[in-house]
Formats: sequence, C-alpha cells, structure tokens
Amino acid sequence: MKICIVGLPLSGKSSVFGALTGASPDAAAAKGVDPVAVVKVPDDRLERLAELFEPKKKTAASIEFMELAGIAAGESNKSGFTEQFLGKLRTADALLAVVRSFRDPSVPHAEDSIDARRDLSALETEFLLSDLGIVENRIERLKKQVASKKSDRDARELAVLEKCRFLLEAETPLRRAEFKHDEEILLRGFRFLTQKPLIAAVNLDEDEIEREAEVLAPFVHLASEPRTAVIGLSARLEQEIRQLTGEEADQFRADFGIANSALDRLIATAYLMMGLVSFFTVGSDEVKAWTVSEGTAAARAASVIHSDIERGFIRAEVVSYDHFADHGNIAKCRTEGTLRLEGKEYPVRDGDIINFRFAV
Ligand SMILES: Nc1nc2c(ncn2[C@@H]2O[C@H](COP(=O)(O)OP(=O)(O)OP(=O)(O)O)[C@@H](O)[C@H]2O)c(=O)[nH]1
Ligand SMILES: [Mg+2]
Repeated sequence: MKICIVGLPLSGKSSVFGALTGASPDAAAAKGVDPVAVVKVPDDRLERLAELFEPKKKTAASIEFMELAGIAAGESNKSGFTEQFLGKLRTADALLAVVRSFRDPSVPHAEDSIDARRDLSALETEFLLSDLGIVENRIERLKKQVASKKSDRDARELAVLEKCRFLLEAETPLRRAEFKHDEEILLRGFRFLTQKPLIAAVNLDEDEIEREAEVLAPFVHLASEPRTAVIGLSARLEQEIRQLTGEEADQFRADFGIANSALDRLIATAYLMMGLVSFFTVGSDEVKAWTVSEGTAAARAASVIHSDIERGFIRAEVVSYDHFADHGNIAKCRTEGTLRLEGKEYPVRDGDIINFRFAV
C-alpha cells in the first residue's frame, strides 16, 4: 500500500514523514527526488507466530510513504498543479493531507493566518478541479465517439462520467458517492484523486494536544464520511519522540498525554477506513502478514501471493489466529475442528491463518 503525503507549503509534511517513517526526507529532497520510505505494519500476532514457527524469515505487511512537494492553493490543475505532480499523486492508494494547526510565527503561512479547515478545503478544491478537468475532457471525446460509432461500453462510460461530473460540479468528492461494481470498473483507470481514501492529519500545536477533541471538532463531520478519516498529531513532537529509546519515548508520551505513536494511530485508522484486514501464511521458511480488503474471496486473496495460486486454487485451509493461539499447534486445530476447509468464495477475515492448496 502506498500513501502519499500532500499539503500546502510548510504545513509540516516533511515532519510528518519523519515522524511516521523515522527517515529524514532531506537527503532525497536535496537530490531533487521525492522522499520515499517503507515502514513495517506492527502486528503482535505476527510476532507471536514467528516465535512459534521459528521461521527463517518473518515478513510484516508494509506501507510505503511518499512526500510530495508543497503546492500552494490556487496553483491547481489547468495551470500550476503540474501533470507530473498529479501523476504521482494518482499512483497513491490513499492520501494523507497534512494541514497546519500549529501557530509558530517563525514559520510563514501564505494566508498569514492559521485555519486548518480552510487549508483542507483548499486542497480538496485542487483535487476536485483536477478530477473535473479529466472528466470533462473524457466526456467530450466520448460524445464524439458515441455519435460516430455506437458502442455499449462507451455509452456506459459516458453515463458514469456524467454522474461524476454532476457530483464534482456540486463540490462532492467521488469518495462520497456509491458506484455499482461495473461503474467502479469503468472508473478505475482514471484514478481520481477525490475517490481515493483521504486521511486528514491535523498538525497540532504542542498546547493543543491536550484538547485535541476540541481542536478537531470542525472536522468531525468529515470523519463520518465514507473512506475519510481525521487524526491529530504534533509532527514536531512525534519526530522528536522517534529519536528516543523505547522507555524514554513512553515517558515522553506520558508527559504529553499521547497514548499511541502517530504511526500506530495512522495505521489503525488507515486499515479501518479502507476496510483492510491482515491474513497470515505460516511455515518453517517464512511467516508472513498480507493485507487485503475485508471480505476478499479466498481465491482472490491468494493472488496477492502469486497468480498461480489463484489460477490453480483447490482449497484454503483456514484457522483463525485466536483459535490457533490457544494451542500454538496446527495439528491440534485440525483434530479439534477449528481448522476448516474453505472454497474459492470464502471471505477472508482479519487474523485468518491460511494454507492455500493449489495445483498448476
Ligand atoms: N511548532 C511547530 N513547528 C512545526 C511543526 N511541524 C513542522 N513545524 C515547522 O514548520 C516548518 C516546516 O515544516 P516541514 O515539515 O518542513 O513542512 P513541509 O510541509 O514539508 O514544508 P515544504 O516541504 O517546504 O512545503 C519547519 O520549520 C518545522 O520545524 C509542529 O508541529 N510544531
Ligand atoms: Mg517538505
């Protein structure tokens, strides 16, 4: 999974990147490339499974974070938002929009005032305009195509794009819309920015941490929208905490009343919002966590491991982590009946330990 960090200039993107990944974005930025870092998704279940199987290799699920250069409001599409910038943004599975709430007069703000809600709207407007531009161009071309040559697919695409245009013109991000499965498929290739899951990261002032709920109140309605979430964090503090040892870090967090690290909270939020779950494959060679959407059919889930397993899928042997953890022994689960044989369509659940049987 790839998450792109975006935001207005000087909103704290690099600080958030540092806080989440522990990597410094400076080196990459100096070379003129976008900072990228991969972080492992912490999972106690994976640790426990590795203790039990003592595999040669333990592989956690991972998330790739990328920081994109700051863009100023109003620089959008049709001009300033370069195609190159938008292209990179479109490769993301989710967007992490950093908005500034910290005051600090030594850090300038283009608007000369601090208003996180306004800045988030400014970003969303850029995304809306960008998507609208694409939709309008495509509609124009499709209309010509449909007029000259009747094609059922073109007609259906045109219909769903008209629906998108209507929404975007009403300033509704596509995330909020319900699309039927066949519409989803027609839209997939456009990789619309307003259709991507969005996490707003409100970069809090240090003295706002204690009253986070109050500061985030203007965002509450957002968090209730589909595939949208809001978290508050102090990028600066979290970055400092990153430099500390475990014990010092715990103490530091306790002093400031920060329950969990920004990374832990962000990952939990992202998984929940995007409906992601983890399943595990185990053995003496490797114990590994995989990420799929909740309810993904077993055969489809197998394809994240290898397309051959999906093609030659016979059965999935499944036991839930909780049942397994009771015994720590697969054979025991088998005799007890908690190890089940499931077919292609079995919807994978969080914590399933799966052994795929396949033949190619
Ligand atoms: N007080 C305070 N300052 C912060 C915080 N986060 C970032 N800053 C400061 O704000 C300035 C900009 O932070 P960056 O993380 O570089 O912001 P950015 O969005 O990556 O900036 P550009 O990439 O230049 O657009 C730096 O001087 C940071 O030290 C914060 O939570 N509190
Ligand atoms: Mg930066």
